Amino acid sequence: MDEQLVIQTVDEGVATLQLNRPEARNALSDELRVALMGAVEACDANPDVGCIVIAGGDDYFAAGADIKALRDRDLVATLDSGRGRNLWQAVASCQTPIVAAVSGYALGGGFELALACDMIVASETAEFGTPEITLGIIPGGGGTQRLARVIGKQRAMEMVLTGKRINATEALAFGLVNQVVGKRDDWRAAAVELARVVARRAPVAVRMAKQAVLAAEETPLSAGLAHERRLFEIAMATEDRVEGMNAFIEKRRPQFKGR
Ligand code: DAK
Repeated sequence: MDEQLVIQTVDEGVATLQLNRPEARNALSDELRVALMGAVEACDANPDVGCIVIAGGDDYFAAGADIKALRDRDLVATLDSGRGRNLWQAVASCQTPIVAAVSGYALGGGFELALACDMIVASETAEFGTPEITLGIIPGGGGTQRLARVIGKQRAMEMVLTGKRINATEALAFGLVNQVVGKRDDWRAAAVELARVVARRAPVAVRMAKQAVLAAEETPLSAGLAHERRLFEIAMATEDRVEGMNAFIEKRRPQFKGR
């Protein structure tokens, strides 16, 4: 992983991945995308990581794909870039839950990165938008699909067709973000605290729960319920659920082992 572009810290089961390309407002260059993808995959494989936070800076989460690189990409290169897994797919398929910590601009591919995460904690200065249409393109990192599912077709259509941004208050009202943190410096801490709560839970059950909720976006109700039932059965077969239930009955904190 390139330490310059993604700064990683792990504390109390939470890995924080901080995007660090301030001179380009964290625009997602090839190098930054590769570094972030590698970091997410490494965290997902690390049993000491129970939840991941992806954060930007105070004034920008990420300003989208790197327009200077995109300008020079022809059709063949665009088709080639569709081979293999991209950043947005890697983030969306990570089994470990991910919280996006957004302050300032989350635009285009940067907004799509936040949408591919499982929860979003925002500062009151956060602004979300899909400006691709103003560049003559459309969202390519899952934005049209995930945004419409989260905030509804009409609102998504307005954002995608006009490039209009929404602020943190609107994002909260639309159900796009989990919480808006008022004080300027507290947004990152709030995201880490939310991640810490998840990281304290039984790891296998957390992964099953994430998979079950995500299935709701893709499956009809009957298939989703059947899927949930299988995942519930797996959770019931873990040592951690015995520990969790014993701890409740014995009025003590559970000691989960991830088995
Ligand atoms: N790319 C490259 N450079 C960027 C950039 C970007 N997205 N955003 C900002 N920069 C650079 C600026 O060019 C400037 O560089 P210098 O002039 O200093 O060399 C520097 O960062 C500072 O920018 P500003 O002077 O503009 O800074 P401000 O604070 O005034 O404004 C801003 C911040 C974020 C509002 C503004 O920079 C802005 O509007 N940026 C562009 C936002 C945007 O249009 N984003 C959408 C990009 S298209 C795909 C998946 C995803 C995508 C495509 C394909 N596949 C899987 C196929 C995604 C596409 C996109 O995201």
